[in-house]
Amino acid sequence: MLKKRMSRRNFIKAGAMTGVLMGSPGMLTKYSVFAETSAAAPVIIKSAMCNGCGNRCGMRVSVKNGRIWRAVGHSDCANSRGTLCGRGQAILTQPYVAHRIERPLKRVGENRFEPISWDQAFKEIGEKLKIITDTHGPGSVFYADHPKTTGRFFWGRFMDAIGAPTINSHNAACNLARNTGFYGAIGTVPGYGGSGIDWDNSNYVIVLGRSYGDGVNPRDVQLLVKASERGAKIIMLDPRYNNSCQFATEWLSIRPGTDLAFLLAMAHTIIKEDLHDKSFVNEYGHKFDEFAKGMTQYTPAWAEPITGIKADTIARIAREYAKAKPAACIETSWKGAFGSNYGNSTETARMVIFLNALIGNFNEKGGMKFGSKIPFGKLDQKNPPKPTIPRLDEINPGGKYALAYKSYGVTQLTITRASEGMTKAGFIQQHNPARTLSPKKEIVEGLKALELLVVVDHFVSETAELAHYILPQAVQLERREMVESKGSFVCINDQVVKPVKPETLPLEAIVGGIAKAYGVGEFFNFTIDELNKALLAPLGISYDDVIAKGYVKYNAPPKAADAPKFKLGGNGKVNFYSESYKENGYSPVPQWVAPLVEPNKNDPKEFRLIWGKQAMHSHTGTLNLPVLVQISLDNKLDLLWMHPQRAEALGIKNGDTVIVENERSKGKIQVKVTERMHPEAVFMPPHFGPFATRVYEAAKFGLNPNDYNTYREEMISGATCNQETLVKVYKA
Ligand SMILES: Nc1nc2c(c(=O)[nH]1)N[C@H]1C(S)=C(S)[C@@H](COP(=O)(O)OP(=O)(O)OC[C@H]3O[C@@H](n4cnc5c(=O)[nH]c(N)nc54)[C@H](O)[C@@H]3O)O[C@H]1N2
Ligand SMILES: Nc1nc2c(c(=O)[nH]1)N[C@H]1C(S)=C(S)[C@@H](COP(=O)(O)OP(=O)(O)OC[C@H]3O[C@@H](n4cnc5c(=O)[nH]c(N)nc54)[C@H](O)[C@@H]3O)O[C@H]1N2
Ligand code: SF4
Ligand SMILES: [Mo]
Repeated sequence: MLKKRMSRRNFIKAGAMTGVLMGSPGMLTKYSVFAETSAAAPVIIKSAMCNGCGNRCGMRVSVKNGRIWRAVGHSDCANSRGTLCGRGQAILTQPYVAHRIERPLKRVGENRFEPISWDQAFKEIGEKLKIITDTHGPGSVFYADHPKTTGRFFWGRFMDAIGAPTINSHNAACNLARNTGFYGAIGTVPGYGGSGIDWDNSNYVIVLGRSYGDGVNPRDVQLLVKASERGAKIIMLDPRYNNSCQFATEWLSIRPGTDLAFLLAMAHTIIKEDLHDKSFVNEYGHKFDEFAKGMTQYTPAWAEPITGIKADTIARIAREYAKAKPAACIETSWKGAFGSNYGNSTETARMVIFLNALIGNFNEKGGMKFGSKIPFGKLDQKNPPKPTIPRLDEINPGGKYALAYKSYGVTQLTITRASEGMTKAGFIQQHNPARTLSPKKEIVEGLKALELLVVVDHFVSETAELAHYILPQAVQLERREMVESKGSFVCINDQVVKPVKPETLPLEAIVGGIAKAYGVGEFFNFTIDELNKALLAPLGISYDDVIAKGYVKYNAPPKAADAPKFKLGGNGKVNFYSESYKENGYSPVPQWVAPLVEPNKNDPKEFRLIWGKQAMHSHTGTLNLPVLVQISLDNKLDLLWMHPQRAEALGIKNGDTVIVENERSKGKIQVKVTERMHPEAVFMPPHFGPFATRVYEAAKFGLNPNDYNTYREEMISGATCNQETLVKVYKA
């Protein structure tokens, strides 16, 4: 596979031939030609929100002669703070990528498609869906996505209209366990990184496997650097010295999957030494004494062999952290340490909230933060009723995952239930489960077993190749979306240029078209502008202003002097002891849960397989942006990381090619031997190893960790447990 690396010369030749790299619509000219001919053209600036990842950074995009010229981060955006990351810049090329889908495609054989008209697509999808819901009921239909405001609104309305309750997302392999645990603890979910903690004022921040320098958020990178320069103590736990650790005061190379033990021992020490905020836990805690009792067994000495971190270090950090209260916090993370990766991730997430609560830092300067919501208006139209029938993924009262975070869902369960004949039809939007959910075999089989699979994408992804219909949406820079909020601002992704592929459509037209054909068009009789005006109506903000500026501040009415500092959901308490966990058969107080697999210490070839983001890619979708693929090839970003001691024992040197193998998969890759890696695990970048046949040709390199994973559902949330995987590595 490595032989397929393209040289820079060949790549540029390929780019010039196809107009891929910076081709201009219709003309297939190079960017340099466009720049020259447009030098004197007037510049029009529009506001948009980058769709390169979940951060949705605000951007100001300059257009010349109807073509995107350049972009900067929107200075009023809480996420971008005036900066875009490399992926955000590369997204500017997305409209012009040559192998975009141009019109609806219908499957006419195994991985064979032919173009059809939108009218035909809508009619056939509507009719087929009607037969399925008449025969098997709407409970057999699911929707899955990367949850974003516009997609959730339109598809959510469609699912309600047809009476189907199973709305799933990519989060089963991202942060389903995190949100489930947070929600279980306090009935609400604080934000990520800089929106979840007060970096600017904190004196002591503990970060569990969240790397802003890899899983990039421009705001958080800035906050981290500033806090580090200010001299805040930053403790980073990661089996790998990630690209944020250079800003940490201390890096602790924790054994993968054992952060829970570290947190339990911290709680033990803080409570035993009476360092917690007693008035806070008494006022807001539910049955704190039961929690305290539960922690007595978890001494730092107990945690030492589990985590690989010295007992003295754990106790010292617990003391330093508690003494810095309330201007201290455990960062609220995203995916890496406990988003979805391990069998104990939900319990780890609960403990993160309890550790913050122990020092009473909720909405205190330097502590954990809760945002407030902007009170958008509602569409003045008849809404379809919410379905009340059971979901396919068991997130129902009394179901296997009654406590799981509802708006995410156990997507791998829904999809694999197609193989059992329970799930019959699926609509998938901006999500590629065949490549990003694991395990590949079962997910692919499930998707293939569906009677109707409709995928909305810009490219023929692994998932799209299995669809009956592929529907091309206009890309982010070609469509106007719903207004939404970032911090205290109302913002919008506006249309920057006309669709370069003129037959692609915005989402409201796609969902509306299917809805009409199915017979529920009455719920979609409005335009995106009418919807946006209705949303803004109660806020005193003009739509024209939002369109012109991109970001407009919402001036919330002043808070009453006696308003509470924060508001918890559910029973309004910090559920140190959870009654609902008890009712559902789980331990009401968090307890130690060992990772599901352990590498055999006596086998020099055996490792745990772990992974994490790289700054230049978002999951698997950015493999369709040639400019990012080239950066990956030039910098050999697909290497497998291994600790020098382990490499030496196997006779492996830096740059050697190795085999990575387990019962699920086998492949060849080059090794990066580095002390930045925990000896027990190997690290594989997750973006590579595509198996879609129509992915950008030069992107066909590397291995993918999802190929090695087993089918799993984490015990409380149902998350995929991406890193409960063992592999053997040896010299090729
Ligand atoms: N192998 C692998 N698996 C992963 C991860 C990984 O990095 N690698 N990351 C994990 C994490 S943290 C997450 S959040 C999930 C992510 O899981 P996914 O959401 O499945 O991730 P992507 O690979 O980005 O796939 C998104 C698909 O949406 C398409 N797309 C992009 N923009 C648009 C749009 O505006 N409209 C439409 N209709 N389609 C669009 C892309 O072409 C791509 O096919 O995966 C998890 N699993
Ligand atoms: N460049 C880029 N940025 C992104 C994305 C992207 O795809 N690409 N996607 C966005 C999305 S959807 C997400 S979810 C976030 C993800 O951002 P992060 O939550 O930062 O997730 P990862 O990069 O998956 O993992 C972060 C670190 O966790 C470490 N880790 C693994 N196992 C453990 C463990 O047991 N304990 C501890 N303490 N650490 C562990 C890994 O070594 C890795 O360095 O990034 C967002 N930003
Ligand atoms: S972090 Fe980068 S890719 Fe993600 S939204 Fe912001 S600019 Fe886009
Ligand atoms: Mo994610």
